[in-house]
Amino acid sequence: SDALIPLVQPWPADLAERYRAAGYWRGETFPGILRDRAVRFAERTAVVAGEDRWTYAELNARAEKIAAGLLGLGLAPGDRVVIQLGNTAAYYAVVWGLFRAGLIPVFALAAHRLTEVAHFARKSQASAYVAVERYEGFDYRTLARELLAQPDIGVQHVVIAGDAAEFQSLDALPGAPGLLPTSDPDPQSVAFLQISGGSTGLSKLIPRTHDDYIYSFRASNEICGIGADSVYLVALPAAHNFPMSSPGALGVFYAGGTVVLSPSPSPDVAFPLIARERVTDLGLVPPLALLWAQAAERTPHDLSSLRVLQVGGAKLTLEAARRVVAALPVRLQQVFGMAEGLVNYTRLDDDEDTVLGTQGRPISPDDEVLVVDDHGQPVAQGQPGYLLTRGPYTIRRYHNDEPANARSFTEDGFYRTGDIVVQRASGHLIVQGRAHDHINRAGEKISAEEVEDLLLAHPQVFDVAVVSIPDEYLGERICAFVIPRQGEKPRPPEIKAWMRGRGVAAFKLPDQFVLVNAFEVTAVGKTSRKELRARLRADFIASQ
Ligand code: J2J
Repeated sequence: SDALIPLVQPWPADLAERYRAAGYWRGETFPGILRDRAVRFAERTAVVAGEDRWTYAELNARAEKIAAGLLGLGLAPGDRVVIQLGNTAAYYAVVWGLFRAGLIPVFALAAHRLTEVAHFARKSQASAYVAVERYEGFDYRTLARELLAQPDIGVQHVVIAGDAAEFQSLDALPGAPGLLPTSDPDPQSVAFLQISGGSTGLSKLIPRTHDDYIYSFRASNEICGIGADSVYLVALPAAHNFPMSSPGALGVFYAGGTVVLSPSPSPDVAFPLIARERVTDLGLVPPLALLWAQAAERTPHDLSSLRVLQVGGAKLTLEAARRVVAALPVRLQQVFGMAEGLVNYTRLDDDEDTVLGTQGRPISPDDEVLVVDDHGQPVAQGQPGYLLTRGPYTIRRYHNDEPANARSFTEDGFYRTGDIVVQRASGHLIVQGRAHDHINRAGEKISAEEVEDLLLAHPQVFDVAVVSIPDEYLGERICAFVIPRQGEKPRPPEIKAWMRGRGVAAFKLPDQFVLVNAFEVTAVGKTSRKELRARLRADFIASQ
């Protein structure tokens, strides 16, 4: 098989030195944290999921067993492993197990299907796939079979939590403790690959190091007030960067607190869980926060244990923020983050105007933030511009994607976030929009281009433009303008069924289709996709 492309995240030596001298990068590693917490917090509850309730000692024992087992199958430290386990206890056992073994997790979301999982496996050159048997009605063993039948997939091992059918069962892995690495990895090495929200095309792979990621959640713990008494509810998909690290489950494990997994973010499921487990903290996307506010007003629930509700992933409008604080007995914290790095929080002692009206300010004094115009020049303070950033936990490059690297990073190493922001004199950012054509559907990021490419493969589609339309509940919804092939009358439900059959995440299916005869062309003749999308969106909104 092909040699593995090295995982690197090259900060210049002077900056790396500075981040260490400032105490951001402390040389901690994931296996080191696990070993330490398993002793320090041995009998405290680490994970609660359904009937499962594991102490730190138990979590560590399971992780070690999985680590030894995967190495026993023949995997070697540095190998990449795509994981897809939903919000299950096994997810954390596997994540810590991979860290313990020096294997590199690639964090697929449960909603991803064959198209996305195959892309992650190819780009990361994964040698294993670890999934749950079934989650939310979907059978991942079927996906595994289809994955193995794809070209250019190097996956040698499929491991399944639950009934494994013909695959390797997670509970019956071979391997002896003697196989476990006896030393910890280099703290500056890459620990895992996270998935980008994606602005153009398919998701990119984000290499995060031990040093940089651990700093981001350790500092988040301090800002968010997370400690050993915190009980954190994972209501969003556990593999997403927000509930993973801002401060997320990893922050809570770091502090010795308890992570409670909710199988669903709906109030009927989550409210009783909050009351039963005395949950103190959690994160939601804006549409869910509004739904929770409504549910809390309609029926009384015991939410008295809640301390902080974080809202992020997409813009929380001022009016929505007001509704949330009026209905829920918690302190609101806005979170504007990205899997590439930079995370902004409103602080727990910020005034109300700041908490309701901004998306927070950066974690680190060394997060460099630039707000620039079309020519890359800084705008006047208070003016909108494109957000560029670099700092002690923001990546310098994507893995195995040079075209994306050329687009996404400036010569001096700033990441182009694609977000349009206004910065207040206090440093707080207000998100105003986006430079790229991606759609933020209730916090799920969807590339217009990716959905267009999918639809263009449909036999009845001649041309298509995919745009975001403002939506009261979702924030934005996906609208596809379709020119049918001559004589064809494609039906939206059939197109959607066809897309599902191709194996793509359901959140990428258009919410709405508009059939048109042609795309109007300007006098000049050709228009860019970007202009076309902008015009279709403007005309559509005007016609509503
Ligand atoms: C407006 N847009 C926002 C916000 C993210 C914490 C929280 C969120 C993410 C995340 C994350 C927004 N208001 N409050 O990784 O650690 C949009 C921006 C941003 C993109 C990143 C975390 N919070 N966004 O959402 O990688 O457009 O990370 O660039 O999925 O989401 O998406 P993602």
